[in-house]
Amino acid sequence: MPHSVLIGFAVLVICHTSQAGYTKFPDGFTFGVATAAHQIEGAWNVSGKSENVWDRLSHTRPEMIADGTNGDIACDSYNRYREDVEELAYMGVDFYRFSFSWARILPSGRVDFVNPDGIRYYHDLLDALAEKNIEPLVTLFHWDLPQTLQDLGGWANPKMVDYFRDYADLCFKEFGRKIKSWITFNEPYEICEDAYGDEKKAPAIDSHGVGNYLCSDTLLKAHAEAYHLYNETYRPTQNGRIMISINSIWYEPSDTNNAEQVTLAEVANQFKFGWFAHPIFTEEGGYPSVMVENVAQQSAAEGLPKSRLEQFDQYWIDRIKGTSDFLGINHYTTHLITGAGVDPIAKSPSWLKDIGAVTTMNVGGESASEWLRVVPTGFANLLRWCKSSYNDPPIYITENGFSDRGTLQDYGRISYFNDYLSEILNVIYDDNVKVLGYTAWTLMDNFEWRAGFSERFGFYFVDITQPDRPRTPKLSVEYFRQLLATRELPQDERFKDPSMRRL
Ligand code: GBH
Repeated sequence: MPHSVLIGFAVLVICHTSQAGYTKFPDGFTFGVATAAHQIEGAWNVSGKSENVWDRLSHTRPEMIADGTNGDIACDSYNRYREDVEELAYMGVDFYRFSFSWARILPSGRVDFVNPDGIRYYHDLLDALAEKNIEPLVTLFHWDLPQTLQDLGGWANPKMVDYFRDYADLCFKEFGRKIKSWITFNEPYEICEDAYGDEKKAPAIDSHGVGNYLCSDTLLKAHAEAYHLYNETYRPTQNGRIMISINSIWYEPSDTNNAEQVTLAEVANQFKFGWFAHPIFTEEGGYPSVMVENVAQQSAAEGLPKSRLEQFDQYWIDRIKGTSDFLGINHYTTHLITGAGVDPIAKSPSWLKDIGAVTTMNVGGESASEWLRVVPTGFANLLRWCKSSYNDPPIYITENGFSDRGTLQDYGRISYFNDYLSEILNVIYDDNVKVLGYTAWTLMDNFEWRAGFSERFGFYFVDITQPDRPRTPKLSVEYFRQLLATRELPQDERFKDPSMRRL
C-alpha cells in the first residue's frame, strides 16, 4: 500500500474519533428530562399540602434567596401538569424524571393521614404521561422535607429511617403499578453537607463537621431500608428498578504533573462522591477509608474523645452494600485542587477542612452559576473513574445542565449539552463505560433554590412577571427534539452560535 494512502487512512481515523467525534448513540440508549416538585409545582398551601423546609426558609428568611422569590407558585405545575406533558411529548423524550412532594402526600410527614388530593394529583400526572408513552422516573426525596419532620430533627434524627421507609412503602403500594423506575434520594451530598453542614440549602442548619455526618448515617440507612423493602415486597410483582442519584463536583489536580495534587484530588473525590457511593457500590462497603482516617485525625487534633464521623457497624455495612440497581449520577461541573492545607473558605470543623485540600472554581467557561464551569473532559474522567472505582456499574446520568439568565437563543446551553453528550459517547465507545441513559436538567426555568429565578436551567423560558407565568421554548428545545428524533448529535448550522459560525 502506498505511503500516502496509509497516512490518509490514519488521518481519517484520527478525525473520526477525536476531531469530528462520535455522533450516534447506541441502540437502547434512553433520554429524558428532569424536574423536582418544589421547583415547579407551586400550590404550596392548597389541597392539603403542608409546609416543607423550603417554604419555611423562603418565607421566614427571604433574604437568603438571591432574588427574594419562593416556590409558592413556581411554574404552577400543580395546575398545569398537562402543559408539562405536552412539552415533554413535543421534545420526544423517552422518560420524565420528576419528584413527589412528601408534604403533599403525607401532610404530617407520617402515614397517619394520606392526603387524597396529593394522591390524585400524581395519578393524574402519571396517566397523562402514559397517554403520551412517556415513562416516569420518580424521585422520592428531592430536598423538600415536611417541616413537621424537620421540627423533630430532620435527617439528623435516626427515627427518620422509619419515616422514610413508611413514606416509600405508601408510594410503592399506591403508584408501583404505574412506576417502574424509582430514585430514593436526589444528591445526598447536597442534603447532608449543604443543608446540615452548611446553610447553602434549607433547613440551613449549619452544624458544620457534625450535622453533616449525622445526616449521612441516617440517610444511607433510610435508602437501604427503602431498597430492601422494594426488593423483597414489591419487585416480585411490580418488576421495577430502584437506585440513588449521587452528585459530583468532580475534582482534578490543577497541575496534572503535581503528584501531591493528584493524590489530593482522589481524596476530595472520595469525600465528595465516595461518601455516598463507597458504602453502596463497593465490595468492601462503609465510608471510604481515607475519609474515616482524615475525620478521625482531625477530630483528635480538635481534642475530641471520638471521631465526628461514626462508622457503620458490620450489620449496617452489609445492609447498605449493593442497594442500588444502577449508579445514578448528577453531574454539572469540575473544580480544581491547588494544594494541601485548609481551604480558605472552610469553616472549622467542617467537611471541607476534613479533606485537607485547597480548591478553586477557576476553570473552564462560565455559566450564570458561579459554581458551574464548563469542563466536558472532567465528565469523561468522572465516568471512567466510576467504572474503575465501582466495578463497572450500569450508569444513568440523572441530571446534567447549564444555567444562563434566560435568553431564548441559548447557544451556551446547546453547546454545553453537545460537548457533555459527546464525552458520554467517547467513554461508551472508547472505554466501554456502561452509560445507559441521559437526563437533561431541566424542562423549564424553575425555582433554583437559593438562587431563586436568577439562574435559569430550562429548555422553556418561564416569565414569572406575568400572573399566568407563560412558557416560551428556547432554541435548545429544537436541539433536544432533533437529538431525540435521530439519536444523533445534531450538526445543524442553526444550533451554532452565529458569532462562532463566522470563524
Ligand atoms: C442539582 O444540584 C439539583 O438536583 C437541582 O435541583 C438543581 O436545580 C440543579 O442541580 C441546578 O443547580 O457552593 O454555594 O456555590 C446541583 C448541585 C448545587 C452543586 C449548588 C453545587 C454549589 C453551591 N449543585 N452547589 S455553592
